[in-house]
Amino acid sequence: MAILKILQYPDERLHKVARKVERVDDATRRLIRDMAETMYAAPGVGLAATQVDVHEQIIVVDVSEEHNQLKAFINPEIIAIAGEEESEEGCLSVPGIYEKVRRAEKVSVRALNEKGEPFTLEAEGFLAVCIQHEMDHLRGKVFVEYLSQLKQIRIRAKLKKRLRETM
Ligand code: GNR
Ligand code: NI
Repeated sequence: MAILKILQYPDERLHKVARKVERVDDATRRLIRDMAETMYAAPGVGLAATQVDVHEQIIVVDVSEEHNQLKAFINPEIIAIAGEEESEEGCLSVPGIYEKVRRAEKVSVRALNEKGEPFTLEAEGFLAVCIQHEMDHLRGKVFVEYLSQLKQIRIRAKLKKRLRETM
């Protein structure tokens, strides 16, 4: 197991588009375990492979308090959505920034599990928010891109300043 380095916004690698996983194998399962360990250590409730500079369609999510509800999605696709809801989001790649984002309230997601078997999951509430947030990462989209240009400029300036100060 290993804790991986999480890319920090603004880093252009966060905008790469992830490719489909062709074969679910031991390397895929090892990456999922390392992503889960990295997510729990952060701590966070989700992580996309993009954030650890692996540009493959893999996400992990665990919104449970006990950290015992790990869900891994390989090649996830949203096949249905319902409703709309606005909630405050944060991101391990954008530390210390919390802003409201509107998303679908419910989503049906189709993906492969760690064995390469297809499954469908219906999610709502915070789990649905997290799945949508992680799937955005796979398309190269960071949640701050939903905010106004002015807010994005301020966030970039703040994070660049913080990066300079910690180097
Ligand atoms: O840890 C995280 N918390 C969170 C809170 C509200 C909405 C989305 C998230 S996901 C985030 C972890 C992360 O950056 N995943 O990409
Ligand atoms: Ni994120």
